[in-house]
Amino acid sequence: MATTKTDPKAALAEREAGKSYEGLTRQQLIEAYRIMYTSRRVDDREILLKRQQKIFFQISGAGHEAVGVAAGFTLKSGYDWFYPYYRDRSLCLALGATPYEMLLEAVGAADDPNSGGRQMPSHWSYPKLNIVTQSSPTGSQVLQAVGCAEAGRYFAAHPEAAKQASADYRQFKDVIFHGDEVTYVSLGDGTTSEGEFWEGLNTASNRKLPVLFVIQDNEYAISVPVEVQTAGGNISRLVAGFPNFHFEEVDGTDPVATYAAFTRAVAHCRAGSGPAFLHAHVIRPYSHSLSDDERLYRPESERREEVARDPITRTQMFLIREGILDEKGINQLEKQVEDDLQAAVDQALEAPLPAPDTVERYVYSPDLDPTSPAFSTQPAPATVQAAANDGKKAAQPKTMADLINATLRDEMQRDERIVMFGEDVADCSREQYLEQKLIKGKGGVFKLTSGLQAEFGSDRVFNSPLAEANIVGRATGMATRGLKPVVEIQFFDYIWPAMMQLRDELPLIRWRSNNGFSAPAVVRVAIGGYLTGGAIYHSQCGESIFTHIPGLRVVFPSNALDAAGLLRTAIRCADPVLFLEHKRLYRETFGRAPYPGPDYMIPFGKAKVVQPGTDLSVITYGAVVPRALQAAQKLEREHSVKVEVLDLRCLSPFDWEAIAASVRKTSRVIVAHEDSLSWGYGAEIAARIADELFEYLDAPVRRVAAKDTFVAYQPVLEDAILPQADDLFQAMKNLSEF
Ligand SMILES: Cc1ncc(C[n+]2csc(CCOP(=O)(O)OP(=O)(O)O)c2C)c(N)n1
Ligand SMILES: [Mg+2]
Repeated sequence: MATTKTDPKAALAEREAGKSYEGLTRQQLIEAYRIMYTSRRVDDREILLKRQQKIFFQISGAGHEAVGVAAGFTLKSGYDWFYPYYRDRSLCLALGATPYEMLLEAVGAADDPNSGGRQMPSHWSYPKLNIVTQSSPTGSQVLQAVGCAEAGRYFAAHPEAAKQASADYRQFKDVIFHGDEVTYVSLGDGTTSEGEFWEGLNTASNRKLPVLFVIQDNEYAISVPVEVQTAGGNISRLVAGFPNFHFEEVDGTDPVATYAAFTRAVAHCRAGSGPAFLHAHVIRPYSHSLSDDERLYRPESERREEVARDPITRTQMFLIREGILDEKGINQLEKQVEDDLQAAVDQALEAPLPAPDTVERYVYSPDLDPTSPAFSTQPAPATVQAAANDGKKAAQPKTMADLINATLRDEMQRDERIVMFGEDVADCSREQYLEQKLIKGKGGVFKLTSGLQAEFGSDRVFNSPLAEANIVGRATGMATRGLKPVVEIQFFDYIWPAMMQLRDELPLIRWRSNNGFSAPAVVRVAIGGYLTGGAIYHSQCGESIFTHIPGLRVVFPSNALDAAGLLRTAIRCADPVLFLEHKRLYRETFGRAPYPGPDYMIPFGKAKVVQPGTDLSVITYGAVVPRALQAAQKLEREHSVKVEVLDLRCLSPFDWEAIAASVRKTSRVIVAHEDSLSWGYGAEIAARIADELFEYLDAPVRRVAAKDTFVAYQPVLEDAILPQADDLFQAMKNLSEF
C-alpha cells in the first residue's frame, strides 16, 4: 500500500540518492567535477596570463583531469607518495594543493611552495602532501618513485631506523612511513620510450613493490604520435609480461570508469601484491604547451574528434543526465570556482618576488656544513676493533681498500638507515650458498663491500641490475625519504647511463624544491688509470664534469687515512656526494694507515700539505699525489729545489685558502691531474690563481695532465698518455728555472 502512495519523482530521487557509481557517491561526483573544472580553469587563466606576459610559461593538464581526480580519490594525501608529471594539475588539487599555490609558481613568487620561483609552472612539489619535487626531464621520476617505495618498505621492516638521531644528517631528515603506503608515478605515452621507464618497471616487478605506474596516453609526445613512439602503438601490450603487476587499461576521460580502475589498482598495491600499471587513454585539447601549435601536425578533423571526448563536458553531461546536478547547480558551482580563481589570480599577481640575492640558497644543506669543524676529529687507531678482529691487527697499516671497507662496516653498524647496492656489491645474491658456507662471497669487483651483506643482511646490501641509472635513480628516491644509500658505480667509465640522474636530479632536489626536499645519497665510484691493461673503458678520469654540477660534493682521496675520514663525512653529511676511489690506489703500499677508528672524519674542502716546500707549489690530488712526491723528492735531491705538494683531497668544494697560502709562499705553481688537460679540473684552479694571486706570481701558472686522448691499452701508450713522475719532474724543473 505504501508504494502506491509514493510520488514517483520522489521515489526516483530517493533511489538515485542511494545509487553508487563504482563506489563514488553523488557528492563525490560533484566534488570530482568541481576539481576537474577548477583544474581546467586554472589552465585557461594561466594561458591568458601568459598572453598578457604576466607569467612566462604554460603547460596544461587539459584533457587529463579525470585521471588526476580518480587518483586523488583513491590514494591518500600526505600518506601515500606522489611522483607526478606536469599534466597532474587535477591530482594535486585533489590532494589539497590550491589554485593560488599553483599560480604562485606561474608568476615565480617567493612564496611559491613548489620551488620559490625556481621552476616552471606545473612542476609540482608539495612536501606536506608527499608530492615530491619533479623536474622537466621526461621519465626521470620513475626510478626515484621505485626507490621511494623501497624506502617505505625498508622502514616498515626496520622501524628503529626511522628514529631521529643527532650528530649527522638524520637530525634534519624526518622520516614518515606507513606499512601499506603506495607510491604513485605518472608519465605520458611518449615518455614510455625512455630507458629509465623500463628499468623502473623491471625493479618494481622483480621486488614486488607497491608502485602505481600511471600512463596518461594522449597519443602524442609534442608532435610525435604514439604509433611512432611505441611498437604496435599500445604500451599495455608491451608491458603485459612483467610479473607481479596488476594491469588496467581505461578510458581516462570517463571519471567513473577511471575511478574504478584506480580502486582495483590501488588495492593491489596496498595489499602488498606488487605494482600496478594503469594505462589511461586521454586527450590533449590545448596543444603540447603554449609554445606549441598542434594545428601544424594535426588536422581539424582529428582535433574535432578529440573534443567530443573532453572529460569536462563529458562529466558535466553525466551529472545532468544522472540528475546529480541540474544546469542551475552546474552554473552555481562554476561561478563559485570562477570567483575563487579570480581572487587567487589577483592575490598571486601581487605576491612578492624572490630576492635575487637568495639564488645560492639551498644548493647545499643550510643545516649541516660538511666543511665545518664538526666534521673534524682525530684518528684513534688504538681503540678500534672494527677493522679487524683484534686491536693489534687494527693498528697495522692497512690499504685504502681495507679502510674503506672498515669505514662502511662501522657506519652500517652505527646507522641503520644505510643501504648499499650496485653491481656485484653483495657477497652472494643466492643467500643459501652463503648460509651453507659453500662460498666465500664476492663483495664488489674490487671487494670494497666484502662481508657486508653477510654481516648486515640482504635487505641492507644487495646487487642491482646492470643499469647505472637504476642505481642512482633509486638511491635518489630512497635518500629523499630519509634512507642513506651508499651505492657503487663499478667503473667511472660506465657512469654515463646515470648521467641524467647525476646532473639533473640527485644534486638538484634541494635547490629546485627551495629546500622542500633533499637527497643526500653517496655514490662511490672506482676511477682512474695507471692500471696496465685497463685501456679506454676501465681507466678514465673525468671528474671535472662532476665538479661542474652545483649541489654535488666531489671527493677524491689519495690515501687510506683520507679515504676513511672523507667517506665518513660523506655518509654523515646532508648533501649528495660523489666519492671517487682511485683503483690504482686501492691496494698500493703508498698511503697505508692503521684504521683510524669509528668516528674519524675529515671535513670537506680541506687540502693537506703532503710535503712542505718554499720554491714551487704543486696542487694535485688522487694518483698524481705519489707521483708528484716522487718527482719533488728527486728535484730536491738533484737540484735542491724545495717543492710544496698540496693534496686537495676534496674537489668540490676545494680549499682555496690552502692554495693561496702555498702560492703566496712559493710564487710558482703547477696544477697537476690525471684527467686530460683541456677543460680539465686544473683549468679552473689555474684561472683563479691567475685572477686572484697575480701579484704573487714569479712565473706563469703551469698544468701537467693527461694528453687530450683516451687511455690506451698497451702500457707504452698508457705511459705516454698519463702524466708520469718524469713529466712532473721536468715541469717542476722548468718552472723553478723560469
Ligand atoms: C628527456 C627529455 N627529452 C625531451 C624533453 C622535451 N619534451 C618535453 S615534454 C615532451 C613530450 C612528452 O610526451 P608524453 O610523454 O607523451 O607526455 P605528454 O606531454 O603528451 O603528456 C618532450 C619531448 C624533455 N623534457 N625531457
Ligand atoms: Mg603524450
